[in-house]
Amino acid sequence: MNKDHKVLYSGMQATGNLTLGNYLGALKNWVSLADEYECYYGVMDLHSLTVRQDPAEFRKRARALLTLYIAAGIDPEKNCLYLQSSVPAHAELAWILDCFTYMGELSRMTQFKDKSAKHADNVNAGLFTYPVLMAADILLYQTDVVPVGQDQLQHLEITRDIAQRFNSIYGDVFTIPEPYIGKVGAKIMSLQDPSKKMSKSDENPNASIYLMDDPDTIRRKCKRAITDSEATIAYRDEQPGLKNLFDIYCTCTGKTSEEAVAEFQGQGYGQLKEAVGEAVVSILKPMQDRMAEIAADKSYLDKVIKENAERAYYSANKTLRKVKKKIGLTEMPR
Ligand code: ATP
Ligand code: LTN
Repeated sequence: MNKDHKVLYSGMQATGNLTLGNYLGALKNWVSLADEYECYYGVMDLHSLTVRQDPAEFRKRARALLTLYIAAGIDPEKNCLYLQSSVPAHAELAWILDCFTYMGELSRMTQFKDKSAKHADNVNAGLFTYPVLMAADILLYQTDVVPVGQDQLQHLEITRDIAQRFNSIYGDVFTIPEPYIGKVGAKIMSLQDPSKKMSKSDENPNASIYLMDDPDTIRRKCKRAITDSEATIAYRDEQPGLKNLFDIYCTCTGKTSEEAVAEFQGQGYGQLKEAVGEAVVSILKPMQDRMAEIAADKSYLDKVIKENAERAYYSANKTLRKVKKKIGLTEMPR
């Protein structure tokens, strides 16, 4: 990790099965950022607790997500990859920041409104204060930039508000983070309804390609993708299903949409779907194999988890100590 670079922070929740959308839209783009930034990527297991988890399954999932980060090509020597719960400073700072955040602000969060409508039987306080924990994640590392999707921008905005509020009382304690504006990843749409994004919580399993789907399942899902009845090969908004297939194809192969359209001119949708399936398999299969390899080497993974958590712990605690001192909490006598 290059400590002279600006700090970049991001992470994903260890909930649900990650989709091709998560990979092409986020993970894939994280790989090359290490040359330019000091990068921290968390497995946000504390955030996942807002939904009831099966303990054994949850432990496996969190570890698998960290393995996936590595298998996707994010080098744990050059980046800091860690489990959020390994660094207690996240929960500690979240509590402190809770006391600098207003109920009114949190009530305006659209994700809270959406999720509480969806899980009406478990609208817990964690769901309400979720953005404050996210603010703690980001602010602990004196983060300059945060790559997040559109849906998380509101959370980044409240993070900035909380940080500015705190700084205006206590001086410059936190760096004010900005959204990362770089090469944006492709937005991948549902294979069954191209007006919706591909999402891990979609109820229709054919709508999403999961990163752990086997090659035949991937091919089958691509074959069944919804297109249109125009029977014209084109890349345009009027044919959203086809456009999405081209987006997937191009992101997997590195081709431009013009090149791809030219390649399939005169062919049927079936041939395109087949090629998309193969392109996805050629990306996901090696990643799955690599994941299995890493997972089989328990001592390697344990070592990565420990060493990276120690690095995260060190950086996070520098900020936490400063915060505690500023607000007047008593330091532990040495
Ligand atoms: P959920 O269904 O639980 O809302 P999700 O699949 O939408 O989950 P998130 O956990 O919200 O995924 O997002 C993780 C990261 O993946 C974010 O950076 C987000 O922008 C990105 N991402 C998610 N879905 C897509 C998609 N369809 N296309 C591109 N990027 C995506
Ligand atoms: N809320 C985010 C996950 C997340 C995150 C973060 C992203 C938790 N803490 C800090 C960036 C920075 C999500 O659901 N995608």
